[in-house]
Amino acid sequence: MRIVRVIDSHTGGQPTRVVIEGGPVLAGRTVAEKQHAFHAEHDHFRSSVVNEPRGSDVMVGALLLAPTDPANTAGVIFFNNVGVLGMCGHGTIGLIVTLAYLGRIKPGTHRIETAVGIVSADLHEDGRVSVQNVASYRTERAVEVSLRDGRRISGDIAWGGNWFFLVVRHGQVLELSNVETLTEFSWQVRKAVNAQGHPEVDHVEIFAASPSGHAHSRNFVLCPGKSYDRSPCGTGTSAKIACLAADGKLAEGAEWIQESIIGTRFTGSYKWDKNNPGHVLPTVTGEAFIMADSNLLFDELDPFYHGII
Ligand code: PYC
Repeated sequence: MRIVRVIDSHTGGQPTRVVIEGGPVLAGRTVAEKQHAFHAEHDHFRSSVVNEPRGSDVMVGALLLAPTDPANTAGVIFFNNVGVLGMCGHGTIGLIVTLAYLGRIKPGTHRIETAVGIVSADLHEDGRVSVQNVASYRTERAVEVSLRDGRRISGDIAWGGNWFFLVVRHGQVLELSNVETLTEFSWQVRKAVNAQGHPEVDHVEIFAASPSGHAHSRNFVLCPGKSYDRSPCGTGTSAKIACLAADGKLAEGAEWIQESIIGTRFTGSYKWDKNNPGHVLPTVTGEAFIMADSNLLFDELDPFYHGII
């Protein structure tokens, strides 16, 4: 039997499965190079860890790596039910809480190497985690797309560690009871945006007022594998903050509370990136809870050794 030790947590309802031991040995020096090798040569490992029957479409995996630079705390490759992710905000919060659970880190600042750059995570005494994400920015404003049914909508394209298409006016009801419709709608939007020459867009994020009144906005985020983010999405919140900053609707240092479709919240803010005009450095704060510390077992006779793909 192959044994892979994992720690499962959830951040605002969205699960993260951190692979602590038993992962593949990857070629390359940097996390970006290692992610390339992971994607090219170990895709079955990704699928076996996060897909059914060991996982589910919602599960985000995080392969823990030794840092390239010993001054950093760790490296990590994030992955989901269909591939690898550049960055993952909820996953970084889950990773930090996991490292604290393992006794490997204490409250303080921890630099984590990801495939798209170094992020810095503050583990607070009360267990919350603030992630200073990679520089985030909007590339296009008010891009018009036509949906299959003839509807036309417009949205912004922004980078927050992953690529987002952000839609404010869409006519959808952002309630949990409506997730099937929201999923189909957002999937149509994604296809339309990609068909229009923006194949880089991997996530679709749509917004509405928060019904609780405890947040500045509620979102629904559709991930590349057609599952929706239960958390407010750390990279999606970063992309939103980049758009708000670009529009002059959120001042540097001001708080932005983003609520998810299930009502969980992240608090964000930003500083302008002095090295990159027009780019912001968003910080997103949330909390994660450990759910399981377990061994995944892989039996060579198991027809679903690599997951149900
Ligand atoms: O929190 O950044 C995030 C994220 C990306 C995909 C799912 N969650």
